[in-house]
Amino acid sequence: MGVLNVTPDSFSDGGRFLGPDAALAQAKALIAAGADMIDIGGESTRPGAEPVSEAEEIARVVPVVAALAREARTTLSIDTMKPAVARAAVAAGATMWNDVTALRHADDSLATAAALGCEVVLMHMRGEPRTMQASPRYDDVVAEVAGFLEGRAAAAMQAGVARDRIWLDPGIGFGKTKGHNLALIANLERLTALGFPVLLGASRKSFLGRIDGTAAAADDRLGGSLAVALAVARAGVRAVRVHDVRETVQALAVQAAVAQAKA
Ligand code: HH2
Repeated sequence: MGVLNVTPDSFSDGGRFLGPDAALAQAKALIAAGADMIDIGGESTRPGAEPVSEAEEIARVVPVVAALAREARTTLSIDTMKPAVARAAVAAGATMWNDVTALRHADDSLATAAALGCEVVLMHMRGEPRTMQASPRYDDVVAEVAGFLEGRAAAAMQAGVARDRIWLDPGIGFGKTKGHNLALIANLERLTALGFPVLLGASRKSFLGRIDGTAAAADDRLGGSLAVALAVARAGVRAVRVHDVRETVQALAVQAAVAQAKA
């Protein structure tokens, strides 16, 4: 899954693809690089980000979704917590709703997902983007995230979302320390065991720059991003949400070829 942020303030590519033409060109580049899905977002969820109005978010993403739906066969995912934005994006051709609040943001989130009939990504987040990195604490982060996601999947199904439409995501970096992120990545089988496809996004996130002691900047975390993609692919995730599609596709292909060559 290639990331397309149509925002002025996303942490690694904010402001670069804000106009519809630039966004469209970037989406096409991601598809040419091998992305099977494009995740289009009009509101940054980086730690400390300020909320965006519904109308502004729709104005940012819908033209891009509509143009891509006309031109490309790739799965289009809308990264939003707002039901109205999801509705507008699905009407324009998106078939997946990626919600970092796991359909908890609005009273009608669950019902909207059921009515839209699209695929939904339920992601774990502790707190909200503005404050989530303040001092996240868990007794057992893997058990708590797995329990939360299992509960949200049950709530979604209860509201009428079909079981085969549901994806789960541990929400790397959303209310989590470096240690929490690493524990989730290292114990992913506890999530895949729930029986839903798992999506994971660690691409360019800040904890990657704090592991080798170099404090690498966002655009200097490709090595760490690839290391996570390879590890979680081995652990059975169905999709990785990344900025560097070409490099990730190549790394995954080589890993798969090596696995196949094993005697
Ligand atoms: N991470 C980000 C945004 N949306 N959705 C899912 N399902 N999983 C993630 O890990 C995830 C996500 C944050 O990254 P990015 O979109 O690059 O930045 P920003 O939120 O600043 O736009």
